[in-house]
Amino acid sequence: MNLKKFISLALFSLFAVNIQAQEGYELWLDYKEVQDRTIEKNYAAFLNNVDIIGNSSTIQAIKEELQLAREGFGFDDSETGGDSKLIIGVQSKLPSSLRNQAKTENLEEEGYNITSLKNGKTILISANSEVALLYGTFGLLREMQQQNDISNLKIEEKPKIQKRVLNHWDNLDRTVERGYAGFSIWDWHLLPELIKPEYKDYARANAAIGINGTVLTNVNSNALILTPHYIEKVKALAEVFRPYGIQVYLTARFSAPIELGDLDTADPLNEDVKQWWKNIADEIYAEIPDFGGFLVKADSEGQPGPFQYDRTHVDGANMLAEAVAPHDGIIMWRAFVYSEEDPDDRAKQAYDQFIPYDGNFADNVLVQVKNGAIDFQPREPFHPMFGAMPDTPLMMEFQITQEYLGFSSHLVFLPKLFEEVLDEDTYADGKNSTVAKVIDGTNSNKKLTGIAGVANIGTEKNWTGNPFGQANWYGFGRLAWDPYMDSEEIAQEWLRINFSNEEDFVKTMTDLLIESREAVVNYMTPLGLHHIMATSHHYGPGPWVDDLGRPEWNPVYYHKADKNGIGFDRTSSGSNALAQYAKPLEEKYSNPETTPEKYLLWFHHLSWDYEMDNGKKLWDNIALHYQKGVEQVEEMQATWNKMEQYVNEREFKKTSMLLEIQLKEAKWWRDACLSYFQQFSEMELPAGVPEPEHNLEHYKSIDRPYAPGINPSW
Ligand code: BDP
Repeated sequence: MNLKKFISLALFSLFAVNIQAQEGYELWLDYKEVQDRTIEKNYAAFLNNVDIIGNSSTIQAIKEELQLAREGFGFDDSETGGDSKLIIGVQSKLPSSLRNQAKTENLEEEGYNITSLKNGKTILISANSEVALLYGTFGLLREMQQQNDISNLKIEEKPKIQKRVLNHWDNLDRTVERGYAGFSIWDWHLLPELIKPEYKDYARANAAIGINGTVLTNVNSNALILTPHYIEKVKALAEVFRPYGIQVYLTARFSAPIELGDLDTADPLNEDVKQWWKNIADEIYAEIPDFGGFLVKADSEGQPGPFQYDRTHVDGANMLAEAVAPHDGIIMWRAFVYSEEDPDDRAKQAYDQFIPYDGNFADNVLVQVKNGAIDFQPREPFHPMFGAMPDTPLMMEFQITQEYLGFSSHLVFLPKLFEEVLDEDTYADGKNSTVAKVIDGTNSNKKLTGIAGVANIGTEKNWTGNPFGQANWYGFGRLAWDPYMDSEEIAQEWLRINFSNEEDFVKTMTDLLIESREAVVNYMTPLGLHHIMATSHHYGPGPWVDDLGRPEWNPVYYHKADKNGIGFDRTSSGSNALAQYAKPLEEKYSNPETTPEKYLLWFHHLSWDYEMDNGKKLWDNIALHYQKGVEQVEEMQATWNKMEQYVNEREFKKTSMLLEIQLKEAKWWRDACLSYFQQFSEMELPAGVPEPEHNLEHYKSIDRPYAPGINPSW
């Protein structure tokens, strides 16, 4: 190659890499150049002198990651810094002189130590497995990305929850149910031959935050995924993920034995059906020996299940559990169920269906419960099943994709929402029995523990559409590893890694992220309102909708606004859903005076002039919350405008435009909801809340049939 061509090629690839970084493709694995020369030299001295014990594909992955980090941080090979050294090895393979320096007995399979030895000249990463060494390596790199002092490290980490899983609601045609970041990243058509680099980058990003499982397919499932043609493709993905400690799982369609043409029943107690699933499991495990198991949505929203055969959730789950048990597989059986025939409060139904079966599920079944009893709202009280099934492992299901929170155009920092749920006290086992303690097994059945997040990932260049959507994926992973982590700490970490270590930036933006969650609650569903989004796609407000087939599909069912007031009475004078919570909560929430205002209209139907703590009427408070939400977005915009110097141009501009959309939509929410509710309250808007720009008919007429995220098979 002549010199000119070489230079232009080199420039082109530099440019391409730079653009890619600007688009956010690198996620939290963008090892930015270390500006401070002393820090840089210190880090380089360790990363340029690494001793890694072992030779497996996971060890190879560690080596590759360290190399990427060296390049990204901008280390020069010559910076060796005398006798500084990084040693990485599984405890049993370490030289005996090192073995006693950092104990690994309590670390189990996935925990790691990062320990400074020899006056800080040696850093040792030790663990009981190679995947844990990979986690440790990412742990050390995370310290460096935040430019922390590494002279005296004594980090001991182990995950508090065993199964830390992403749920992809991805269809085989590559549409993504409730996906707002493009199409599915799984290119089923070209797998297994085409292995896209994205697959490995996906695995790296997940391993870096400790995620160890991925359910590749939608809970509204397609039986075809269980056929050999697709299993071959799943196998190819599993091979890419394996070195990174990530197991693959699939969704199992309960009627698959019929749909795939083999049987005329799917009755879970039928011997042929049982055998059919065993055969399927055997076939999958023959190809993918570390296959994780199945996630099942049954007897919910039209999905087939055991009820059709007069069988129970236990019959269904245990039959599948038996099929995967010989291979150490698990079943994640979802509790997101409500019946079309049951006129009772939808919020009560899952509890009623599952509680009688506490203790009856097989040892390898996790019951997967959404964080709240309705459906991933901007705010919900925790699901009453948490704490009410002490003999059944319950797995938390959070939604990372923003189905009810403004899709990928709204900046909402979800770890704040997740933390709020995890910290709630269930009072299941006396005081301080938080939801986190239920799901990590401290306060309940410890056999198996798990947490799932419905992914917000797609083919967008930056994976999540909104650059800040990445923070929600990141934060989910960090909380899955340690459900007691503080959301502020997560925000800071992510901001430092992703954008800049400048204190001014980190502090101001942390406040913005933390506040962003309350903003969306305010401008969409303040004071305990819920599920008043436009139906089907859930984009924008639709509190007036009252004409859908099933009562609980209509927003009017949830807010119950009329001349007398607003809110869902879930106390003993209403649906009595409150009785599903432990006594101290039931007592506290049965009185509106002692109910936290954030849950007021979730549990009570109150008159428009009900006087609240601040001395103002309920109507005024509702209006002021909507207004506050709009103002919070305005503040977010003003803050962001001052951040230009800290972030790259593309992300700066993109976020600015998205915030403009968010502001427009926050106003839309405020004006549409207040015009609608005002018909009933017949009260003036309080000072400080502007009159809606249009009349109610205008808001009602807004129709967005192509809003994204809808399952094309509906
Ligand atoms: C709802 C979604 C729907 C999902 C369902 C579920 O609207 O698309 O299929 O939950 O979780 O939030 O099964």
